[in-house]
Amino acid sequence: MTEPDEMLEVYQFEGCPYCSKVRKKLSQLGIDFIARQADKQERTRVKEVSGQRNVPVLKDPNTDTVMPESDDIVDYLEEQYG
Ligand SMILES: N[C@@H](CCC(=O)N[C@@H](CS)C(=O)NCC(=O)O)C(=O)O
Repeated sequence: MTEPDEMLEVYQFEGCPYCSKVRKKLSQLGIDFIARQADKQERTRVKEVSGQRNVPVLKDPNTDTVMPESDDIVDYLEEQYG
């Protein structure tokens, strides 16, 4: 398994089922990450980072990747770090 050098960031909020899927995958892979709180009031920075307002969004500085869509994020994490 490849270990990320720099910390991954996930824009998310607690009650979001799609975000939960991503957090679960990160836990399964044993990857530390920064949880950026992105409830309805905090979508400005989600838009700044990813160009859209849906969460979750993954930011991986190790590969210069910014990615929305939970299924795509889960697949990416598995391919990159699984
Ligand atoms: N297909 C997307 C759906 C993501 C989604 O609908 N997220 C909700 C939060 S649970 C969202 O950001 N909705 C727009 C909003 O709250 O403004 C995924 O799987 O990531």
